[in-house]
Amino acid sequence: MPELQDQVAPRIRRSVRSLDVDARDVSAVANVIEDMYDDRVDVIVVRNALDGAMLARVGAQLDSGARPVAWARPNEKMPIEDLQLLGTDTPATPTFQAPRGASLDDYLSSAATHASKASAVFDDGFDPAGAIGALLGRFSGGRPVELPRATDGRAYVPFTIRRLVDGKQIGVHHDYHYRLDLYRELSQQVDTRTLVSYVATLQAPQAGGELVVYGAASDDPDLPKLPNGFSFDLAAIEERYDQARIATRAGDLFLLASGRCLHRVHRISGAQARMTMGGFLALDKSRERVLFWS
Ligand SMILES: O=C(O)CCC(=O)C(=O)O
Repeated sequence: MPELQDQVAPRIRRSVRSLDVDARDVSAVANVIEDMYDDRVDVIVVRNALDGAMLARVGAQLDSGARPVAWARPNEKMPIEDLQLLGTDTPATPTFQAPRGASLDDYLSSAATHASKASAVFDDGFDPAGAIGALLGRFSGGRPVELPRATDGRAYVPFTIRRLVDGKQIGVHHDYHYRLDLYRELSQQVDTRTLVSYVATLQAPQAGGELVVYGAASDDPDLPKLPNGFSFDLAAIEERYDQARIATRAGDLFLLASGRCLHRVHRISGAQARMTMGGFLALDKSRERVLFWS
């Protein structure tokens, strides 16, 4: 007769290593991007990292339609995951429209047309890509933070604005995307050990919308999957792994080792959408620069 502990799935491995700091004092985390790369930290929330009142105003204008924009909907086929996007119609991730991601050429063409549309929603005098670069520089251990360029000179998208309305969510996933064609060039430039998401909140929803991070690593060969062999089994992940649940407000930023940690965004409830802006970042191969894109 096997021991009881052998019959139940063990609650696995490590806890999620999370930090929560205020932007007024980040001296202790000034090199946290490297800490995330070296597997010492999984997620950090920086409260009041950007001007929350300004971001909330832009978020509300976009959400109400007072400032009309053409949202891309790359996950429309899967209604519960129907994320709305501004800044590209060809995200640097797999989508339900393109499960293996877009081609690098389509991504760069879309960047040339759409990236400026996300910048244009901000007040005159605010340079969002510059502000993101400066903000990420507070966590880069003194490394310069730069937007990558393709070998033909075209720029990557610096950030996208994301809208999740009532009933929508981002399902459990990780962001180890270097195997996609879209990363053909970037994966030659950056340290592919992991990849970090950066996300700032413009508007929190009335309920839901929390980031949930699991102590489950993307390279774990035993990650629970559904019978289709493709999607992660959320119930089993919730059962087996430690989790951290993080709520953010306008102006807060999180950095997440999203290439390593499984994570999701909890379903939104209420009339007010969850509005965020963000993308990814990575150390370059020599660890001398930080590159960011979306
Ligand atoms: O909070 C967001 O907008 C997206 C979070 C996420 O799933 C990611 O960055 O991979």
